[in-house]
Amino acid sequence: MTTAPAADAAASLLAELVSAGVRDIVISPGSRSQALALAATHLARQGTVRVHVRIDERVAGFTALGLSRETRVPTAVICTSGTAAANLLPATMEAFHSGVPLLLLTADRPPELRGVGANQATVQPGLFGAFVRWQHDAPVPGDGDWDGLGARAIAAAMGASDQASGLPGVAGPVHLNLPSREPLSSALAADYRAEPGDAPRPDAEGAFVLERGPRTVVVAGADAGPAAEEVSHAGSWPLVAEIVSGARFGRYIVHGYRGHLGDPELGGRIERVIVLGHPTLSREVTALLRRDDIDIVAVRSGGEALDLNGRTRSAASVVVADGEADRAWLGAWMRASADSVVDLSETAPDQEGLHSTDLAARRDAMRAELAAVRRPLDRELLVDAVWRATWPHDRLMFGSSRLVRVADAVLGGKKVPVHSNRGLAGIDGTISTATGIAIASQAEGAAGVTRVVLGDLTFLHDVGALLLPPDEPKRRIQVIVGNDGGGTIFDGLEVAASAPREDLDRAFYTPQAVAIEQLATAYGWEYSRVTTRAALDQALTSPVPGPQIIEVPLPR
Ligand SMILES: Cc1ncc(C[n+]2csc(CCOP(=O)(O)OP(=O)(O)O)c2C)c(N)n1
Repeated sequence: MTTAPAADAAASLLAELVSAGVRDIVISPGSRSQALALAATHLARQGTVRVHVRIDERVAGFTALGLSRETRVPTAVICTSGTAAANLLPATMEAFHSGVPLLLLTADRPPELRGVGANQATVQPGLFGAFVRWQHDAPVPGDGDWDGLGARAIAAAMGASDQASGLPGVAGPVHLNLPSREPLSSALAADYRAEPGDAPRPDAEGAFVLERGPRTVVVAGADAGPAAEEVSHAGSWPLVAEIVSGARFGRYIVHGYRGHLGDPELGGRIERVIVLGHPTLSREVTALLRRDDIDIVAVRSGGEALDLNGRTRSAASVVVADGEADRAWLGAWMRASADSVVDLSETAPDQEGLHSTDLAARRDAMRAELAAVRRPLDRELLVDAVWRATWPHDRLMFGSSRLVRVADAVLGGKKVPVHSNRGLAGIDGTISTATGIAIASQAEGAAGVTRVVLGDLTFLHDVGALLLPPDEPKRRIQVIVGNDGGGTIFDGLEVAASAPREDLDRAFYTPQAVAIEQLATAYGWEYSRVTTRAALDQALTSPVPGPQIIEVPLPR
């Protein structure tokens, strides 16, 4: 049996990746990438990796991003040459800015076919520009080998500090461009195996010690995670936790933080800010982080160190020094916070009225009950219902629609793992990312539902993500679409003041009247449309046998 050098190289590269911690591989079909894909499916049959197949490479990229968001080890994405590779760029940019490990394996034609007008051949080395932590154009198998490339790529994706570019300790995407000549594949050796190993964790740098003393607040942006709550708790400092931080819980969270940051007695007296994650949701936090009269310490999390005021200090991690808590400072924030709690719960049924012997009183109580049940949904009630239905074993993903800002403004504390693509806040790839999150978080029989909250344009932007292979196990995922007929976020932005109404509608609101139910049917997703809080609660708390779309009509 003859073996193709391309097949040998692909097989050993994948074995190396598995021993360096890769467990998930997303593949899209293509000829040039056949040896890589076949090595992956072979290993999947043996149970050493999980393979997920997506036709659209943009969907594949974001699915991989979602998987890596959960597993925190690089997910490999395999695609063919040409525009296929370019479709991985949006997810790569997001992964870079969010600090998510990702490994792009783009098959390529051999160098002699570049720049000469050959079919499906373009310039792939360097395609991902500044958005990869490391990139390498491998030799054609036979001209050279790929030994060691896998381990080096994984180390770079995990944030190894010996990389020239980027921040030490911060994960990110890596690109291996993999050219090959015919024959592009051959049967794999019967004894081809991979030994699963662990991904290398970069050496922990010394933690930055936070002395007691300055009047401090902890700001938790996207992906800050529970560490932000720990810092707030250890220092007895108020916690300004964005809804996408995964840190909106604990004793010291600040309700209605936007208002309090603008209060001269609270925000105005801040002397130090500790930032974890990537804050993006409010003007007030941005203004705070731009102040150059306060001390700002930001824990590194994405491909760019946060430094909006030109003198922010960057740290790998922080620890709180022993000492006395500033009770007066914390107390002032906690009192203000307590006054800002938003209560969206329904008023309890009037039991007395409902059981009254007075007919009129009973009728009034029943009317009030009915009105409560039939109360039409608005954005606040929508996010409140989802938040209440979601628990620590579930996952919640927000799209970059208005709903995430509403959620940020009104929801209280709860320890729920939250995801969002706030690295660049794109409206692309949201459903794909969520399916990756669902796959990873529900692996090996783990419980939980992945819920996605997004607007209609964000939903339609990633409608290709609804296409799942028929043989893929059904994940518990609920995509909750707040459908206000277009992009109403622009109604509240600067453009609404300068654009003529007609132009605002046409070029920004971009009206749509897509029959989402028919889309759901076409792609084989369960569908329901709910207009009341009671119906939404029921949809959210009923068993979720597989992927579902819940459409919630909202006024513009
Ligand atoms: C890839 C990408 N394209 C464009 C934008 C600009 N953008 C931000 S929000 C938005 C509209 C979102 O509409 P929808 O999801 O329906 O939410 P709504 O505004 O109605 O709340 C657009 C186009 C973006 N963030 N990302």
